[in-house]
Amino acid sequence: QVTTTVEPSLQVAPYACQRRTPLDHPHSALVMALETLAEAALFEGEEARGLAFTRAASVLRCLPRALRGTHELSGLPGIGAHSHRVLQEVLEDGVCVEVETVKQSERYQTMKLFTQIFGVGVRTADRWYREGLRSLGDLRSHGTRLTREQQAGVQYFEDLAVPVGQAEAESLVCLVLDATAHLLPNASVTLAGGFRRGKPCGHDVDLLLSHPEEGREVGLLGSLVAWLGEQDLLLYQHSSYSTAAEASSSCRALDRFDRCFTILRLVLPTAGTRVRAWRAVRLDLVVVPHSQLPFALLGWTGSRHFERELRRFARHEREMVLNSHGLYDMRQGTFLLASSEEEIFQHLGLDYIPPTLRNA
Ligand code: DGT
Ligand code: MG
Repeated sequence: QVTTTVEPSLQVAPYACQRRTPLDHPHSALVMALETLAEAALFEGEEARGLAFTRAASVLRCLPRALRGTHELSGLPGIGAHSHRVLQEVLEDGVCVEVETVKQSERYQTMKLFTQIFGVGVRTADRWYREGLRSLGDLRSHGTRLTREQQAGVQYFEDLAVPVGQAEAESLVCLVLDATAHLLPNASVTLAGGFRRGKPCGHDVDLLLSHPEEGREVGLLGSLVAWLGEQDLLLYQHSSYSTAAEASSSCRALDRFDRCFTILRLVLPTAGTRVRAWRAVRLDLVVVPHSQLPFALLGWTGSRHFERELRRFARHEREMVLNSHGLYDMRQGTFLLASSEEEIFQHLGLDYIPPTLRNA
């Protein structure tokens, strides 16, 4: 008697916010191939094409087991013809010629280098490329005009290129906790971003500051930035403050929180006499009124694709508008309150996805 074991077919929900996406998965080569093409498309200003590759990569990130072959791709959502070709080539040959060609191209390498500079986006990188610039040395020798932010980005480039580790993130949390304990007792400091999703390292540290009594957080950012300056820890900072009028109109695409982008002098524990005793790291501070904290936490935990999909799901499936300030129900014409991230998922009629499974 012959028995056959049938593999359960791979079932994948269409929106990334309906899926559980852990950090580790068995498809790193496939994901890297698609994400390289996504990045290259964005470098050419082709957002829709970039998004298509990102969507396909995100589907592979969430698969509960390794693909058994190309035939399994056809049942998956979000894998367009181009992504399918790339995946087939990597599955069959180990590499995709198109991806390797892109990675070796001068255009891709230069755009990657320039956009890695703090304060440099695709448009600036592209302009420099078209002016014939190819390296940080070229920026210097051509006397390229830089914004204050970009000057700091170039000055601390080597340090900022080294990812921030978990221990460094924790010591920044402690530093900010210490400072706020003096400046505003009972203020909360919450680590968001990739570290909250369980990433072992990241390009920056994202901290949300709040206070259980709404209103007490007003002014905290200014005093914290002043304190960091007095301790000689601020290498660069750019603060923006929301006006009262902006803060009350919470149904906006852009954040209206008091926030500060910084480059901080992180004092290293192993400070020998001959060793440099600090390094530069990127820290973002966001001050959030208590009632908006669950929304800000959800919005600042990421991943970027998970966030994009949450907002797309809210709008297209629920007629709601979600941002880091709140959730607006367009049918009822009201804002929906929430005291936790779980409640926001409930409002949206979504199963709760914990931070470590939002690595879409
Ligand atoms: P990383 O730092 O390389 O480990 O990566 P992430 O995932 O921490 O990404 P990051 O730091 O760029 O942003 C963290 C999350 O915060 C991301 O999902 C999107 C959100 N976020 C970043 N910047 C902004 C912003 O300006 N406004 C809003 N609403 N969200 C932002
Ligand atoms: Mg981050």
